[in-house]
Amino acid sequence: MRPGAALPHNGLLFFLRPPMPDEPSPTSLPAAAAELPGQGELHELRERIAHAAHIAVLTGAGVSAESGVPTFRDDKNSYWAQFNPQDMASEAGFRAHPQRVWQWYAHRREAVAAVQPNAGHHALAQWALQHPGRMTLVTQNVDGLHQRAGSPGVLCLHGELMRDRWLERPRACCDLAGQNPGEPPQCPVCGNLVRPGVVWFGESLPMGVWQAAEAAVQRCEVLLVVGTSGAVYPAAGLARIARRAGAHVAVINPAPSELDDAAHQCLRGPSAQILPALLAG
Ligand code: BJW
Repeated sequence: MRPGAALPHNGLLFFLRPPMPDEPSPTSLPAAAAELPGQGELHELRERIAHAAHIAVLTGAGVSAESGVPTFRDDKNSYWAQFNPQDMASEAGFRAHPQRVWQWYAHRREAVAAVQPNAGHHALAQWALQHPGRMTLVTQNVDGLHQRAGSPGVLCLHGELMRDRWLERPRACCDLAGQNPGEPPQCPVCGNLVRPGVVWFGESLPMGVWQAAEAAVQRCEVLLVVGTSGAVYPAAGLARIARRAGAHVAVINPAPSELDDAAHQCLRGPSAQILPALLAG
């Protein structure tokens, strides 16, 4: 089989990346498995996961695509195909048009509240609960679907859609429970504006969360990179940190991503199908 070929298997496509010149072949499949490389590669990754003391998972918007949540950069329905990220996901955009940005997030809050975690979210949660302390789940997603599926200790790099925070440093009068309704709501005393508790472009990630994520990818034996384009930093850098630290890195994505070159293997397919196949006990 030609390296780099896409292989249909059980409705999924598995993509074998040729080894980099300076590395041993990541897949030394037994002869029988080599006849079914898609299945073999899945089996090999299952084995790695089964024997790993610690695995880490980095997820992006694609993991929620099959729940009906749009991604950011995929197709004409994705957010950044419809809106300018600097307008909608930056502090400057919010200050310029607070009502427009607030309404967009309010709409997204309603949409996310109406959808359900999918089989991919559930597979991750189930594995973590069955193997306590062996998985760290790091997500760029703000939708809360991992948490709703039951995943413990999710590290949310880009904040949480359903949370509010103050635009300016809160004063004694600023009480989120006592905000004046509005678009956006305000502090009734000082007029401080409420904003969504997400991380916009140009803003720092929550320091403790970032440090925990970095530590997890540095100590993991396997990193699954699921449903992310790998376009946004520093989150995307976690895959390369893991690789440099010696982890086996596997990308799960139906399309090429900017992190494929950091991966030992790329499993091409939707995460709601691949994750259950990979993690089911
Ligand atoms: C499927 C699927 C299925 C489809 N199954 N898969 C280094 C280099 C260059 C730039 C920078 C750098 N360091 C920092 C920067 C600047 C910036 C940045 O990265 N810019 C790049 C875009 C160029 N980063 C920042 O500003 C960050 N802050 C920071 O670095 O602070 C320090 C600093 C301070 C001051 C100045 C400079 C630096 C903050 C980044 C915050 C990102 N925020 C957003 C919005 C969150 C709020 C909201 O939701 O509205 O986070 S942007 C958006 O992108 C969101 C996502 O979390 C993030 C990542 O997107 P993701 O998840 O990868 O989604 P997509 O759509 O891109 O990809 C979806 C994937 O799913 C695709 O691959 C599909 O194929 C796949 N898929 N169906 C599995 N069924």
